Amino acid sequence: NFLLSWQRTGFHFQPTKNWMNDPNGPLFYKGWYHFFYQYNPHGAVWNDIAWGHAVSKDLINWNHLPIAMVPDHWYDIGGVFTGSATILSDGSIVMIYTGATNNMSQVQNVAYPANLSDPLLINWVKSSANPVLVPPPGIGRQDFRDPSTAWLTPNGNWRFTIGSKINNTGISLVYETKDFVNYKLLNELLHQVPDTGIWECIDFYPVSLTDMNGLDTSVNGNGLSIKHVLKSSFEDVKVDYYALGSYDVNKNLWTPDDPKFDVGTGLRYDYGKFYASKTFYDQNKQRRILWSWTAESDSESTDIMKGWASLQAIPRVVLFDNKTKTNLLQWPVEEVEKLRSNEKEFNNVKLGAGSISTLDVGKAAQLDIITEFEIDKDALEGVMEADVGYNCATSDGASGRNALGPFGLLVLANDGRSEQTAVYFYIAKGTDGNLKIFFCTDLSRSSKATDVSKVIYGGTVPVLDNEKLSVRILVS
Ligand code: DQQ
Repeated sequence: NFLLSWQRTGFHFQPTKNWMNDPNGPLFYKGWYHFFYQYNPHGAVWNDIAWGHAVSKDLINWNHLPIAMVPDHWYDIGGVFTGSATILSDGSIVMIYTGATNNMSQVQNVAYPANLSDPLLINWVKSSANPVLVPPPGIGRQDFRDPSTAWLTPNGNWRFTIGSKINNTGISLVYETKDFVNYKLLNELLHQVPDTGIWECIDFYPVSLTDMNGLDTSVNGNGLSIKHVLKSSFEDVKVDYYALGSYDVNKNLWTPDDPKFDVGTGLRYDYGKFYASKTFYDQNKQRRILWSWTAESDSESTDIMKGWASLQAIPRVVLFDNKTKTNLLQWPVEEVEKLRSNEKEFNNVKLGAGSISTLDVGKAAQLDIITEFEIDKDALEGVMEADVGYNCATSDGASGRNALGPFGLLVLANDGRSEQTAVYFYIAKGTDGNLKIFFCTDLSRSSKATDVSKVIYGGTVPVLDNEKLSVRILVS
């Protein structure tokens, strides 16, 4: 039966039914990872947005809890939109979120756990001071949303940022507060980039240049070598862009390391469906963890038939790449490895031009694949400079051919390969003589369904001389 055969994912977070979008207010509290998310309790389409809630000991196995917040006041009756958690110095928690009001204006509201001795934080109380912020003069009433986690400044004030736009310039407004009751809008913007439209779901956090651990959101300087990451989600293209830079807390100004790689113009966390992402500092394991909404591309009618829509990407640890010094590194949280049961290893698999090698992994509902590719030195010599114009999205996908690529993995392939998902490298040589490594995914044969997007996507990855090309794929 068609309906019964809808596959749900094995690895990824999903509510038991209905629509989900952005991750909200992730945090670790009294032994539990908490995850909140934009959720429609009444159906599989975006509407009636509330905050779903789940807890986990390991970020992989989840317990679904009652809905944390529903639209029930004039200031959020149009939807309890996206927000972030801040853990205060005394261990208490403040949630700031955007409410869509009774006329769909966007305002900021505060909520607290009703009972801090409850490790599950089941009940939430909305502040009697709500809304605590309304759009300031010059800001459109629907251009004021998604407050970030707050960071503490050296003079004891909390600051957080809210995304907006002026004309078509994307901006990050910053508010300062001591008590989360009274707030001051700072004169300076944290950052702005022309022609990028409204900034949604801004994330702002420090990364260490020297250590492998993550940093609390309030860490800034003090002799430590750090940079600050600024990330925004871009509504029109549904893409998350981040940039590395430095934060001057006195001037309240963030400056990109390289203006060519600014927010919205440079680096992305991911080239697939990955939007409205948000990190949090996990004080349990001293790491920074990245959550992100992965929308599906089924049509609305298919979503309604299925009774659910969307998943969250596997939580990833984010770190500064201190080899290239130009980008972040991401890796699925180590806890996912606990799910491995049968292990199979294949060594010295030789891939010649145009060949495919089948790896017999037996029967498996889920796979966690780690692959390393070593390239024949002679083949590297044959790479042409002309290939530098390669582009995952517009080149020939997995079926293209050239001196060095594409090569990689075909997963979820059937016999005869009328269905397959190709994840592959393509190597080109720049005019400077350096190799340029593309990493792409070709979905054109990923499904027989006609109402899903089957794009080819990807970008370049920095690979240093003499490093192997490695790939990790979670298949479920
Ligand atoms: N989703 C929320 C907004 C946010 C958008 C509403 C991003 O707060 O800007 O569901 O996906």
